[in-house]
Amino acid sequence: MTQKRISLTRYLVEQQRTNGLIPANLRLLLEVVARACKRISIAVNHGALGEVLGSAESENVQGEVQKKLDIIANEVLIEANEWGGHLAAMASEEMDNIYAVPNRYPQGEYLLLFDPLDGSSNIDVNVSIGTIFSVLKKPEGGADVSVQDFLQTGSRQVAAGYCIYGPQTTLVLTVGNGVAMFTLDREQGSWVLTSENVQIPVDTKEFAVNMSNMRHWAPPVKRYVDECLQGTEGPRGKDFNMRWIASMVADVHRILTRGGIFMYPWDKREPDKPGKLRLMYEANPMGWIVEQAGGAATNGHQRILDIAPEKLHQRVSVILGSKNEVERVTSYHQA
Ligand code: AHM
Ligand code: MG
Repeated sequence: MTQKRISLTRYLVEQQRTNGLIPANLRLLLEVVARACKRISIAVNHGALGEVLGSAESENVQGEVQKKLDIIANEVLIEANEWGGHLAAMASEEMDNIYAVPNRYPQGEYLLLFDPLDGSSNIDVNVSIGTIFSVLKKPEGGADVSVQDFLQTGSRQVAAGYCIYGPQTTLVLTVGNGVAMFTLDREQGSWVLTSENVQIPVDTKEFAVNMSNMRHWAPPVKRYVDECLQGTEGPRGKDFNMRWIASMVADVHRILTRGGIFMYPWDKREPDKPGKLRLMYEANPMGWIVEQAGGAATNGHQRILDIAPEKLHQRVSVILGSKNEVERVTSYHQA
């Protein structure tokens, strides 16, 4: 018996037909992003053979050294998306300013934000990395697109997703109707639906955090991790396992698959920064995906998706994953 294979295109068409969630231009946008991810996946796979590894010897707006693949992935996403007429502008973790669609192309109504290659420190060591993206609608009125148009809360996203380049290449997507996963069929060159209605278990015995920063954390985060480490003898009454891949995409993907909690909290190495991760390119899309899978995402004080952004490259403290655990850490911040 042959199994019925549902392609990304068919999934998007059906979402549009039955739920009215995806206007034609949003569908085009998502298909173009998925195609760009396919190209990035090929470049990642070539590795040393494609001369894509190593540093580009440049820095991004946050002062981080860029890898060659960071720049390649950024260019692939821009080139793929600028001409289709579906976008007004793009913003990327790797670009100082927004990229308005050039005048020679029609202007669309959507804004696309991305971290072209998340987990940069893992590129050269052949560990999973990914692309994270978020889609907003350009507010009505005002002819020219501006940074201000992007400064919307995560709750206004109309689509969000990521693509993980790991042992398999998987695209994970939400348009506000649950979370679906598509695996890249390399022979056919197509995305095939492999999981629908993904649900994160509400409880977990697995946490993900960079433990080397423990001495710099705030007391609520220290308390939570300390209680996990005490295992069966402590207040939690169970043993916990720990994972830290240092690629948010890979840690979040594991959590979507089998539960867990991920934290990159504020720490006092750089006390004036709210955290390491970026609100618009990482926390908002991942926060919405996790919520759509029945999990929760906060900065310890409020829901990530309710944070009103003040800056494009704004950073944020992130706690996300299994609902009961996220609520526990968040409640420790109120105590
Ligand atoms: P990047 O976007 O520059 O790759 O940085 C984000 C990454 C996340 O994917 C990951 O969770 C975190 O940085 C790891 O940080 P650290 O090396 O401090 O553990
Ligand atoms: Mg990143």
